[in-house]
Amino acid sequence: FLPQPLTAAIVGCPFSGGQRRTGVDQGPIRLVEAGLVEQLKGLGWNVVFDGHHQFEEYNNLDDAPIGIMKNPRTVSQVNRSVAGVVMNHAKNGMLPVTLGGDHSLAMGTISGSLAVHPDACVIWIDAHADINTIETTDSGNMHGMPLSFLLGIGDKIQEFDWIKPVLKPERLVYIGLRDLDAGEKRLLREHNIKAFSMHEVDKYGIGKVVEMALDYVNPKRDLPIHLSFDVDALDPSVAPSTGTPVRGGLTFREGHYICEAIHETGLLVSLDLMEVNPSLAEAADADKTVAVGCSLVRAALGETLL
Ligand code: HAR
Ligand code: MN
Ligand code: MN
Ligand code: MN
Repeated sequence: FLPQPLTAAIVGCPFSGGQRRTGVDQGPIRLVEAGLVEQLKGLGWNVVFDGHHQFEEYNNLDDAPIGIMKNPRTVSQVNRSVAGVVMNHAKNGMLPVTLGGDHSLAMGTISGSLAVHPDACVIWIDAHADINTIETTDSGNMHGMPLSFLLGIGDKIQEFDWIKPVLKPERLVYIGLRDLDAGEKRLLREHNIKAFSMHEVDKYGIGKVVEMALDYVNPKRDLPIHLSFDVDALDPSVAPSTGTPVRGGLTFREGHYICEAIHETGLLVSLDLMEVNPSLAEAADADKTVAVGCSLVRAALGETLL
């Protein structure tokens, strides 16, 4: 789907308004400082990076909660802007690599990539399902909600009118889940959404799980793929510096295997790497989380072991 020469467009999104802990806005800055641009060039990619997006115009919105949703107008407007940026890069034949920032940013990235690749499937790697609606969310944190908006599930909220329900439930698959709210479990069942939790990763092994996930969303291996990778899918021993760590996660190799296998399909058109928060751990653990973030992106863009 991508023209030669291969070009990746880094979309740095220092945004934390979809959750409560400060510091996740430093994720993209630290990933780039760690040398991600040069590393991707080293893999043979052209890389476009014109600086991190600042979202200044949305810093001071009058933003009272809607229901219990926090910062709703800011989250909406930032994502509207991200959607435009990702859409333009994709239209120009580039592979957008969006660096978060919190996972509410997927409202923008997936809106943008599916505007250009409407039949794309979404592979969501996460400890969490991020599918709460205004009715089901207990926290009001919008990083736990992006998929409900993209799927068009739940009460319509005027402030999010711009988000079209571009994602069909049968085009979505999860890997790595292990911390779902009761309402989210209900939504997955009601909408018949396919998920491979850590239980299935243990049972079948990661190789089989990725194959089954692709067989489900991309049976003929002919649809574009948007990969949304929340670093908290990895075990906290591997990626400690993230806002909502949950024990029992993917190993270093399991996380990388997913990225490598998706690269091998040749179908990847858009990538998110989200929830790196370098301020939540001691320096060495923050560095380790940034380094694993870079290495997941490299794996998705073709780095091989041999
Ligand atoms: N399900 C919980 C909520 O809605 C926790 C969400 C945590 N989310 C992330 N993104 N870190 O995956 O608040
Ligand atoms: Mn840009
Ligand atoms: Mn997430
Ligand atoms: Mn998560």
